[in-house]
Amino acid sequence: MTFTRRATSTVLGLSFIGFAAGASAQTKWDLPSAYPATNFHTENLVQFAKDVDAATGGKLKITVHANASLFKANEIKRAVQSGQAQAGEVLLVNFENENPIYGADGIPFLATSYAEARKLATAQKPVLEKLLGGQGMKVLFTVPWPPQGIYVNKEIGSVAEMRGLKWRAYSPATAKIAELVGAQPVTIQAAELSQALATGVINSYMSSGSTGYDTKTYESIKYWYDTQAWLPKNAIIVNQKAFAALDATTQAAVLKAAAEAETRGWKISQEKNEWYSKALADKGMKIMKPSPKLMGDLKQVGSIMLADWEKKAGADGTAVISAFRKN
Ligand code: PCA
Repeated sequence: MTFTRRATSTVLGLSFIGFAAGASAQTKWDLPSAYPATNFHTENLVQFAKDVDAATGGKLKITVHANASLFKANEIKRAVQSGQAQAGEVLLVNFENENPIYGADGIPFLATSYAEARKLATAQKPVLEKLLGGQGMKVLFTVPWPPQGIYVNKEIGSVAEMRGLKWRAYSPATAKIAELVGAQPVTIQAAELSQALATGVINSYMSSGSTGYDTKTYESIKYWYDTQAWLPKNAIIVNQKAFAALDATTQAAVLKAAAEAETRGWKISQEKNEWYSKALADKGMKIMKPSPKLMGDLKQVGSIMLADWEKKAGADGTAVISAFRKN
């Protein structure tokens, strides 16, 4: 009896030591994100994590935490900066109040197609890298959301008809739009949007077909105006110290998988854009072409916002806009 027990504990002891040695050779990263597991951004992140795992022979394990389960959307950047999470996915425009540069891709009607969004991303990249670099973070890759349109519970032919709407905002710029059109903004992150719709807290918002689909917006709102107003980007960022702690081969593997994830993400976003629009229509959403009057009004809102932004963004902002327009 005694002998058996001792034998068992020795075996356990040895296997524990073996496990500990194995674990120390492996690095684990958390990668919080704010969108559902089935969203194309999240699927792309999971593929990125798999690619890193395969390329490093399991030396770097990245766990994607979807749907704001680890941190809320607007907390992820700080979590990565402070090292609470080694990496994370953030919606850049959420941080416009901290620095206008983050909001460049949230200005209505500045860049409205994938080709323009890519030009803007290229123009924004050096300034963004400098900014995040100064905060101890590194950009791994960015992927745009599909173009933004207006979900609304009635037909609208002009901005005047948007007055008084209960408007969900996800960023400073989407709150600003509400202010300019006389709607009442309520900031709600994507993970809480379905509930806000179901309880009638809001009756309108601007976003992509992707988020309308994910949140089953068609169950409470019947119109989506396809305004193609802007394509905001998610950025996958990493804590610089966590990155520097990796050996050179692992670093190279992360950067290679990141470059592939960027190419794949842009392609999927564009491909799924049409798919989402059809899927929404199948669920009963009326996909509306905005009237020239509505478009004209909205573009005016856009030019006010661009002028404001340029004033706030100073020399860095001018550099981004002129690099964007030159290409
Ligand atoms: N979906 C996100 C941001 C932009 C988008 O298309 C959201 O609505 O929160």
